[in-house]
Amino acid sequence: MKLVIGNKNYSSWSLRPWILMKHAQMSFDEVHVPLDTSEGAALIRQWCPAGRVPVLHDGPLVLWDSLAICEYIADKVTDRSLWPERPDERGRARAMSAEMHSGFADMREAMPMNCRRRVEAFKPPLAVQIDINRIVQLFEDALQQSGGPWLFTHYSVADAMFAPVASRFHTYRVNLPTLSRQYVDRTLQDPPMQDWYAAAAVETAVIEHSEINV
Ligand SMILES: N[C@@H](CCC(=O)N[C@@H](CS)C(=O)NCC(=O)O)C(=O)O
Repeated sequence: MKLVIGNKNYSSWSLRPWILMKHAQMSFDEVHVPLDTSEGAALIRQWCPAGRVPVLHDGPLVLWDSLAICEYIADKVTDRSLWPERPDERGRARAMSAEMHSGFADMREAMPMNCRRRVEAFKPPLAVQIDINRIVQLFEDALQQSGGPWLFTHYSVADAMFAPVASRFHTYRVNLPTLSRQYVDRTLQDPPMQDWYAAAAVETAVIEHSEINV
C-alpha cells in the first residue's frame, strides 16, 4: 500500500489515516507531496483526480478522503478492532468522527495544524471558542464513559480523527479540563505521533497562511 500525504508539519488530514495505519501496524510506503506549491499540486493530481491528500493506493484501488481511508483500514484489519465493539459505542464513535470530519470550520481556519509552532498569546474569537467548547464536551463525555485511556477505551478511528486537534490544542495552548488535558498529552506522547513530530521538525517548507500572527 502507498499513502500519499502532505507536509507532516501542516497536513492535518494526512495525519489521520497515517496514525491509524501505524496503530494497526500496517506496512505501507509514504509518498510525500509538498503542499501549497505548483509542483505539489501537479503531483497530487497524478495520484488522485480529487487533487487532495491523503490518498491511499492499495493495488488498483485508489481511495481519497481521510475518513473513507480510515474506514477502509478498519475493515481491512482483522486481528484488532479499530472501532468499538459494542454497537452503541460504535455508533457514538462514528458520530464523533463524522462531526470532526464535517465540522469545526472556525477552529480549523483560525488554528491551522502546525506541529513545530507554539503560540503563547492566542485568544480564540467567540466562534472558535464555541468549536473548542464542543470538542471538549465530546472528549469529556467519551472519556468519562469509557474510563480511557483512549476515547473508546482502546485506540479507534475516533482517536485518529482527533489527533490533529490534540496537536492544535498543544500549539495554541488551549486551556482544558483534566480529562481532556490528559487525553491531549497522551495523544502527543503516543509513539507514532512522536515519530510524526520528529519528521515535521526537520521539514523546512513554510506555508505562510498556516503561520498565524498573534
Ligand atoms: N476531505 C478531504 C480533505 C483533504 C484536504 O483538504 N487536504 C488538503 C491538505 S491537508 C489538500 O490536499 N490540499 C491540497 C491543495 O490545497 O492543493 C479529506 O478528508 O481527506
